[in-house]
Amino acid sequence: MELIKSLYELLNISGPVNSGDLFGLGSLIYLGFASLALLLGNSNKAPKEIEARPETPVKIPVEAKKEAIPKEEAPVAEEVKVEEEKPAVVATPAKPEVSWSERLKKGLGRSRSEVWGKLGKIFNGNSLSEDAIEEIEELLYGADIGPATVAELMDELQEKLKKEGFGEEQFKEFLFSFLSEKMEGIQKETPKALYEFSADSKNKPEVIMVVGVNGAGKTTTIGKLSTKLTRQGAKVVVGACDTFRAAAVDQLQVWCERSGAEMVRAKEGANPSGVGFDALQKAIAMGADYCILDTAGRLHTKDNLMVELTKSKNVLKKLDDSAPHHTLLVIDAITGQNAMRQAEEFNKALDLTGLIFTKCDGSSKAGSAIGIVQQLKVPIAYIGVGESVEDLNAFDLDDYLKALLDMTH
Ligand SMILES: Nc1nc2c(ncn2[C@@H]2O[C@H](COP(=O)(O)OP(=O)(O)OP(=O)(O)O)[C@@H](O)[C@H]2O)c(=O)[nH]1
Ligand SMILES: [Mg+2]
Repeated sequence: MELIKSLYELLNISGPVNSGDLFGLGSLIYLGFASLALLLGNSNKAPKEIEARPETPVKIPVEAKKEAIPKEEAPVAEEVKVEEEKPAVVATPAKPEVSWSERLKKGLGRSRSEVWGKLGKIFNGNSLSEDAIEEIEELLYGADIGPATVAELMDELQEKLKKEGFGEEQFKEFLFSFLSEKMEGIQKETPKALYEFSADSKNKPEVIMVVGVNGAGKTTTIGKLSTKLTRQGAKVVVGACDTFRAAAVDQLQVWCERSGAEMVRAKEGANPSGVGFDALQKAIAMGADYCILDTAGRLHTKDNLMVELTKSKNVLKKLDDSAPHHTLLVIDAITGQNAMRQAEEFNKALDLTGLIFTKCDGSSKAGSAIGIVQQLKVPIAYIGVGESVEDLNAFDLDDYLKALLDMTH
């Protein structure tokens, strides 16, 4: 308003109008409007500048944004939660209609078709050509039996062939007796307590420590084993010494809940030796018949982890100097020749008392089992041919070899 007033006064004073006045007046009017526009915040130049500037989004801090959302629209906790590791699926117990011998035969089907079944077919008539002998040798090597056993077997076979010619059936008989001779002495040593619960067992509780490389089937086997034992009426305590993964403990818990076994667990990252100790202490206090310890999978080549396992084993002796009564190595049968190295290293660290071959239903050649038993002088206690409780059974040498060689008698 002040500006308009002074403009008005200026016009009144200026007298007769000339071109200079007109120019001055024009300039004044222009200036006046420009100032007015400036005062009102509406400069003529401004729109051009605004149009040229790219629009930058307004940043709202996350926290402020959250506060701005009405309570009822706020995101639910699940949306922001980090996804937890899910426990491995625990197989639902299969219907037990299928007998063990059928399961075993079916499970070993691939080993039979890929190796053992082919051996008998090489025979053509009553004699073996040089080529056929070479073929047999190759198949046996491929079956992961180990070079020493293959050499021995071939020598015996050649000797036998010199004395008597024989066909497919006799060859199977020969293989059967050769392999069972190699293993039966050692297999006889499997302790009954691993399979049959006896209320007046001398070890109360019977302590079983289960070890092996990652993913061999330890936890699943413990689940099956504790189910088998509780079904017989045994009181079982399971120690979840695999404290590396919460999911591993959850997986074991599902099995224990199903079988009615008592479980001792600790927080993730807890000292595994301590969990084993606590589990045995609880088993003793409860008067349990079995205490089974699940351990974390580890590579047999990792010295520090093997030492940790030895410590876990030794700490149990503070509670019972004869514990553990059984130290079982779980071996994935598909492993092949590397299984021998695993077995040697675990045996060195722990003095194994038994082996469990799992996944014999896979594409295993089954030969490593024979080689390991022979070399380590440690028997196979159990064999697994699938994921259900009924797919785990005591290892019976005769049944095993007959199923492998497809013998009917
Ligand atoms: N087909 C088949 N699968 C099996 C057998 N035994 C175990 N498995 C499967 O093998 C996988 C690994 O088994 P786990 O029991 O978790 O192995 P683990 O040794 O405890 O593994 P880590 O604790 O990770 O070292 C699971 O999917 C099991 O269901 C078997 O006999 N046959
Ligand atoms: Mg496990």
